[in-house]
Amino acid sequence: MTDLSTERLASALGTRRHEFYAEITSTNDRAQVLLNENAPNGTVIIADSQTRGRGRLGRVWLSPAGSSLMLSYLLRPPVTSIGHVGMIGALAVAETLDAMGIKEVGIKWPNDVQIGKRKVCGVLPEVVWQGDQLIGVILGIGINVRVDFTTSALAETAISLSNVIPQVDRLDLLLQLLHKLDIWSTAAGSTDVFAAWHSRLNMLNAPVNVVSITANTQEILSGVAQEVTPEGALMIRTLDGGVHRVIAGDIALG
Ligand code: BT5
Repeated sequence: MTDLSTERLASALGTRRHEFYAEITSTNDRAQVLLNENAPNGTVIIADSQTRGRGRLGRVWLSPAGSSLMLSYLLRPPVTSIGHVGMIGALAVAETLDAMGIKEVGIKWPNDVQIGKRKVCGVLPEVVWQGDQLIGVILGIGINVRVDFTTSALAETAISLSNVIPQVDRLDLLLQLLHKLDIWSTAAGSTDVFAAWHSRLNMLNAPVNVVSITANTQEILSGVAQEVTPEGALMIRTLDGGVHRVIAGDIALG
């Protein structure tokens, strides 16, 4: 029996608006349609397999069928709080993994959830506008449940829950995660979100190499990850003593 099916989800999710796909391009694609059709906050789209699962900046998200929990969750935060949505996703996942008894769970800027410095979860918030009006935010989340990375290019950097705990039922994982997402999404805009997220960052004061990405440039900065601001910008102190503000990018430990 598969742990994710239309029937199991329907009986567990009750009146929550949800859709389940055995295969879809990306749950975030479908979420965009539902947001535009006025689906309520907390609507969730779940897939067993994605043919075009994506990460930030058009990158590919690896998720062989049956091995991950992939979902998109709809929120309509105030426009001033859209920067909190990615934090809410990472925080909800980190708390869920903690509650399962998993050790060494941390958040790596901007929003990777790691176990022992390996990525177990990626978070992709996408903001939907109509002209200058905010329609809502899609919170895409992918958790490696039992992905076998041994022969993959990600063998050194990725991890699955199955590497640290014996058995995971994806429906149980989903229910625990939705509970956390429902709680934290009502807090969007409050300083509690940043404080809780910040307390879980696992790379502050570490030597790092950062690829800082802007619309036209990519720059590599080597230094110490000094702080992350409430707006989510990473402050790097480079070897020459300068401090640089990175809005979008990736960290590799130096
Ligand atoms: C992310 O992007 O980490 C966001 C991933 C979000 C995936 C979910 S699944 C449901 C929803 N629908 C979608 O289409 N997407 C969302 P980023 O920070 O750009 O990381 C992407 C990079 O992580 C890739 O370039 C790889 O290096 C690495 N990667 C890819 N698949 C991975 C995996 N399964 N586990 C760990 N690392 C992975």
